[in-house]
Amino acid sequence: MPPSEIRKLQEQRFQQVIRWAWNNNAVYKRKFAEVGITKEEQLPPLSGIDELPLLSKEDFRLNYPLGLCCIPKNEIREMHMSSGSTGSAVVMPYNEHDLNQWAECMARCWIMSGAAAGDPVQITPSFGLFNGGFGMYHGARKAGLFVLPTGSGNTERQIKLAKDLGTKVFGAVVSYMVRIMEMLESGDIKKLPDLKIGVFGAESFSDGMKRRIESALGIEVFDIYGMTETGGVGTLGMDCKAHNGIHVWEDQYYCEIIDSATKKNLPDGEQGELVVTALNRQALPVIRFKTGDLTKIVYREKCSCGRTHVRISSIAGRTDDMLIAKGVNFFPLQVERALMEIPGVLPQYQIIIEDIDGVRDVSVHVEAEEHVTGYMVEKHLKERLGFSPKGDVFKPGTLPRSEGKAKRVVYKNN
Ligand code: DLL
Repeated sequence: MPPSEIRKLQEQRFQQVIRWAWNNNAVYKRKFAEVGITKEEQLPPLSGIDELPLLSKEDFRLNYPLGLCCIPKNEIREMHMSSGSTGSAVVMPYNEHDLNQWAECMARCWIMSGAAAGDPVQITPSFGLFNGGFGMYHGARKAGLFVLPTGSGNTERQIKLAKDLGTKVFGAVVSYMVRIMEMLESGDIKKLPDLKIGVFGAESFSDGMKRRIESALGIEVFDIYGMTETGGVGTLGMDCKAHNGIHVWEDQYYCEIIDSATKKNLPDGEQGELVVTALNRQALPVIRFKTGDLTKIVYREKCSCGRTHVRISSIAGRTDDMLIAKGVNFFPLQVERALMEIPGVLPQYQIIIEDIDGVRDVSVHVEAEEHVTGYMVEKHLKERLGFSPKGDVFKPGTLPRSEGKAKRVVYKNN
């Protein structure tokens, strides 16, 4: 769709969705009243979106479980939930329309990755309250793929199934794919010759990590994005074969980038916090939701793949992930980026934070081949981060593994 038509559709859907929220939910009505909007005619057009209040995780927490829901409970057909890094539970209800909308977004992602009807796709995120398993499932059904709904865990069986049934596409949480990769290196089955495509997300991952997975498995890796609050995996988009930014499904979501401190909108190209408005959801459409994710708008021009949807950069981290040590601010992803540059370092690591007598001590535990020393790791981290955490090298297979999102940062004394 030409960008001007997408914009027209966004304007029209925005009008619908804010009226829908205002008319069907008391919390939204109250929040809008707080900024002086007390009559329907005062609701702004899309160009005035920044007049509306921001919605935060705190709003979800305060209105747990269904205070933000805009439909009667008996019209809900499914729900998902995240406990989130901050621990506040977010419940996301879906009606029939929303389930179709999710399936549409996720199906676009599968098709964009090169998966075609009938291709075997192995869905390894867990099936349950976490949205990863079911979201990939709804989309794969819509795209006509052959679904292997394995869920997470039992890695040996995953590999056997992938070999026996000729899995072409893996959908996974990034760290679980690393687990599968390790098992392939050490187990009886070394190669999955039919595997061509990896659709991975739920965590930030560096380009270095992407390249390692690609070369170890001989596949093309895609970075899929979404979250419970926007309706789950794939709702926000994915990178295409040009791998030059994540295409956000702009007919479905409107994106803004704000400065988290001033709450002001930032121009294209500047990194800030992504704020999302769901334009085509009914049960709980988020309006100006502060995602906590750091990114920037990189392109609005048509992509070489032919798509016209805006592109954002891969997620650099979360606003609440930022660590401070010895006066230097850094994100876990920067540590990963630096580690992946060291030959012989393996993709399992943890950042250990310990406050000793008021002084913050940071060490990086990482698995590596025998020739890599702690000194090598420290030296490289110092060059890249501007301060020197302790570097402790571990034998392969000794750091804790996860079947869902990895716990990269460990606080020792709290
Ligand atoms: O993690 C949805 C998902 C499942 C995405 C499977 C991809 C694959 P939540 O548990 O609600 O939902 O967590 C959402 O995870 O705000 C980001 O901080 C992070 N996240 C999700 N995808 C990516 C990604 C799922 N591709 C939170 N890159 C989001 C970086 C991501 N971070």
